[in-house]
Amino acid sequence: MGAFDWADPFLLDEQLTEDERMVRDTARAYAEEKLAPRIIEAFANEHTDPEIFREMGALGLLGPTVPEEYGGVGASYVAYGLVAREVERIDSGYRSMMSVQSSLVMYPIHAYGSEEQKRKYLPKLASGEWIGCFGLTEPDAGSDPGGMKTRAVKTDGGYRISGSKTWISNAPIADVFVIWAKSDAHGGAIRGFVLEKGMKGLTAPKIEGKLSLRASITGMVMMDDVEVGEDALLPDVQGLKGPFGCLNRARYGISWGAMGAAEFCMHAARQYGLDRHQFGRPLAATQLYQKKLADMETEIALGLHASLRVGRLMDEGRFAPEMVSIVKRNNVGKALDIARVSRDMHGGNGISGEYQVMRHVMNLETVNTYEGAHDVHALILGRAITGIAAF
Ligand code: TGC
Ligand code: FAD
Repeated sequence: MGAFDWADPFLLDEQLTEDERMVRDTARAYAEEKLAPRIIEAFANEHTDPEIFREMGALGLLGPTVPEEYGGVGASYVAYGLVAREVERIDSGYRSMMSVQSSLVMYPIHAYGSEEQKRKYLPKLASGEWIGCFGLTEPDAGSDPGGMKTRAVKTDGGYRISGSKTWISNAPIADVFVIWAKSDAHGGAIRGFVLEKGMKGLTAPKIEGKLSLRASITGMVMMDDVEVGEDALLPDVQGLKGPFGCLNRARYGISWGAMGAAEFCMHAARQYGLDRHQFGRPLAATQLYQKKLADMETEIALGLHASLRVGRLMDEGRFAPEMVSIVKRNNVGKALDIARVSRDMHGGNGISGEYQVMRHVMNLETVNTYEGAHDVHALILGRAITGIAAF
């Protein structure tokens, strides 16, 4: 019979390769030493520190799956998931900064870009010298990105892009903008374009006053007849499968990240219950408190192992988007429940910034909505199960 480790009930650690453990340990040390000391103040003051991109870049945590020749470290998708878990254990906003840069900016340039685009952008995005953002959502096209109004009109030698994107992570501090637009030269098909800060007609105002994800800056992207050359077009993809190909990777990373946030909240509740005494005994000595911890333990163990399986299939090129919908939807939903219950288990202290669980609750509300809202993933699965699209 084996021993039971409550912090790693199914011995996930021993299913990782040596390289994956190394990446995980690097991310964990960085998150604990550099991110944890900053987050309470950053969240309170709605402050995003661009230096974080440089720090993550120096450790190989940006676009880790990109091959070394373009500045990545050629890591597995399991390793990428482990980075998301460690970073989101501190804060979903920090994971957001990392996953947009990795899956939504570096991935499309690597997967759909020309050799010149890859050489120009990827090394600087990998080092964090340049910050990227991904513009798909619009004021009138959120869950239904096919309804986007942004247009690219053919000009002599390039395109003229007009439209507006909203709720775009990193946008106000971005150097590189991956923008999805309907292109008249391609029969109205959705195409990807790489825009750069400073282009005439391009602005990215900050969205102020978010009550969630406050350490991750969010903005709009306004494009007023932005002129770009032919070299701004991502040549190798057309249609919604372009942005969705990126979202598959980001959503998968989120499934690990949300479990990191859930682990933080569970561990905090366990320690609080051991330390805090009421009615002459630790809270952790009560049956209700233990049941809540047992429920959290179970959901986290199942969620992490499901993500590990999807990651292995992704590394083998055998994953299907619906698998990602299962883990994104379920892990984030469970993490949100766990964070809320942990907040309750902390009593009044649970609402203070110092105990940190309330911040995770607030963050996970966003994580439940972006990258495909919880119910939209149910509909993606419903379509796969029944063959009927019910969007
Ligand atoms: P549908 O007809 O289903 O598909 C259109 C075309 O796309 C292909 N496709 C996919 N390809 C790859 N991966 C996937 N997951 C794919 N899903 C669909 C499909 O095969 C088809 O290709 P083709 O060649 O036949 O044209 O499209 P639909 O318009 O009916 O889509 C419905 C739905 C609900 C699936 C989709 O619109 C959806 O997923 N909506 C959610 C939108 C969303 O997730 N937005 C995210 C914005 S980015 C973001 O939130 C970043 S936050 C990051 C952070 O800060 O961490
Ligand atoms: P809506 O689509 O209007 O949905 C509202 C509600 O209706 C949801 O509960 C949804 O589940 C439900 N609903 C929608 N359609 C159906 C249906 N057919 N049947 C039943 N229910 C339905 N986008 C980017 O492109 N890039 C980014 O970097 C980015 N970062 C973000 C950062 C933050 C902090 C936030 C909050 C959002 C970000 N987003 C980004 C946008 C995000 O992807 C969208 O908010 C999300 O896709 C949902 O779109 P919506 O907000 O328009 O909601």
